[in-house]
Amino acid sequence: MDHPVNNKPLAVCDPASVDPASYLTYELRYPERTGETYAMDSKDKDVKKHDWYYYPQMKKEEALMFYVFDKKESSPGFVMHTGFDHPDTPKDAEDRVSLECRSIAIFDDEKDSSSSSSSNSDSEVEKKAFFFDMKHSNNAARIRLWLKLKGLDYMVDSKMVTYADLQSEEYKKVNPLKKVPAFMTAEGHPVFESFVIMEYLEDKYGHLGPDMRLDTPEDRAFVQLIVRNHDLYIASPNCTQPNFCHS
Ligand SMILES: N[C@@H](CCC(=O)N[C@@H](CS)C(=O)NCC(=O)O)C(=O)O
Repeated sequence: MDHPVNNKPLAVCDPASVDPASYLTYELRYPERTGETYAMDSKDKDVKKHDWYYYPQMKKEEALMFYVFDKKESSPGFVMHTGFDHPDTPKDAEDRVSLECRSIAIFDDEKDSSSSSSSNSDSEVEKKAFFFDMKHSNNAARIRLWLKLKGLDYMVDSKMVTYADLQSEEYKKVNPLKKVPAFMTAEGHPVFESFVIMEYLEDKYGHLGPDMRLDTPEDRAFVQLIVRNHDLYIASPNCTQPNFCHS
């Protein structure tokens, strides 16, 4: 530790650049228990999209801090990390010497809710966004598919509402047009119209999971054209009339 790291520096991967579905798990078998850990496949099709960072020539006064487990569902959970062979490693570089220390942080609002000493109020519990979905709804399916393909459905609570639900006073506060889909952000802002919800989701969470936007402006325009045609000329005049029933 008395010399800067010149050999096998530690690199960390930005979890937002990795599709969570691509993580591999493998078992660690001990005589008395079997553990599990995560790994990444170097042959993964999205490997070039992964953002890796390292800090060159770290000194003993410097520390890299990252987390390896977080029970919060809205958190990416862990940060992949590895030592790697740097192409500019000097021939006579000394071996890396490093010190690893693991700490557990427990926050007040994370206390076991079954404990009698728990005093969690609603404001202390982490609020999730809420997606109002409907079976057979073409417009709601856009949101459902986006969340699923991005691997982000776990971040959002959702409910399959019925036509009767759409008429309630409660639902009117979410979407006064009494239609699905609708979305309530984690901060309590209602968003409706499938196109607007999609734009909001891309804006807010697009950087997480696999990139769903096509590569070129022309391809993106083509997709928007299909969506606009559906919304303006196909769906609106026909199946979005009030009280239209899909099933
Ligand atoms: N332009 C709206 C259309 C929404 C819409 O028409 N949703 C239908 C289900 S696909 C609905 O809620 N129909 C119930 C009704 O209009 O009474 C969007 O894209 O979100």
